Amino acid sequence: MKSTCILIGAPIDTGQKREGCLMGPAAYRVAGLAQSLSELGHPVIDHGDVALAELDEHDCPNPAVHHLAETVAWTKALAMAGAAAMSEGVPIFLGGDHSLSLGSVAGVAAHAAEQGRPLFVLWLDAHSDYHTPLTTQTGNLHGTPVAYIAGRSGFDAFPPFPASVPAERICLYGIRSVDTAEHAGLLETDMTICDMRVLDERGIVAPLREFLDKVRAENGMLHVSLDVDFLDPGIAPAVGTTVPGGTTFREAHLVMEHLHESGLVTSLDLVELNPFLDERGRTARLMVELVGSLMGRKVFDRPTRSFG
Ligand code: Z70
Ligand code: MN
Ligand code: MN
Ligand code: MN
Repeated sequence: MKSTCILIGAPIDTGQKREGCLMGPAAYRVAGLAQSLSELGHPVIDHGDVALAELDEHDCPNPAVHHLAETVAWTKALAMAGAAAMSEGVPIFLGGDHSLSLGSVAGVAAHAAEQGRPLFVLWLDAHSDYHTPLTTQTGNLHGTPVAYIAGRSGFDAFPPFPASVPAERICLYGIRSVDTAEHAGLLETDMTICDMRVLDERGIVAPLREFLDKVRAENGMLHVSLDVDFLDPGIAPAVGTTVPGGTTFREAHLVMEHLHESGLVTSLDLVELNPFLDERGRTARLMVELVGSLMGRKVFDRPTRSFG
């Protein structure tokens, strides 16, 4: 069955300090995301970009934190949009920096709780994004969504997370940049951490398959959060924080193909694309291609035969 794709633009760039991510949703549209999904047979509904309501004032004991009011407002707006979109189809959140996931996953989690189904989260990223507003040293709130989702304390300014996702249901995939405070926090959890060391040794498929088996065994819903820096900067230059040693073109497509075959993905974030840093649209186009693989594009649409 073809799922309806609900596009939700989140032009947010206040979760970090480099401007440009707010052009992300427009870049995905120019790169032909809706058309590519339609060609695969999916009905597409584009809800346009989410707009912010008025900002409330918020204080944070950590003076490094910036744009707290904006981030809280985005969180509320995206949680509402996300929860509503879940009953229409598969929401695809077009970022925007990764702070959008504070809201997108909150909305998705509220819906999953309503359905009485467990939510799982696959975090495809160079970073663990496990800071809280109290531990971040850069003050960039795009480095905090995993902690919010997992129910870590320190998010007093934010709405309480609807139904915290137990660490065992979160998988960090492709990480290779973790700060000291994040590292200490993660060691206290049972999160599945597939850092680059793990993926280099075991390959890109085996650990993913294990996580997907877990989701399937519990009849779970699966939210995938795809940060552009999951990819190697050599193939995806349009990102503010480039971290060497990312996934290759072929590995990334393979991950997407397995996600498609699992039939488990119920929502998706596309984050951290900064079109101002792109080279003739290549990163935006690559992201659109990867979504195509995730939504069912194949080279051959039949079982393959082996030789010999
Ligand atoms: C660092 C911080 C981060 C993404 C950078 C980096 C966080 N841990 N996340 N780019 N997507 O500033 O807290
Ligand atoms: Mn700005
Ligand atoms: Mn991230
Ligand atoms: Mn990242």
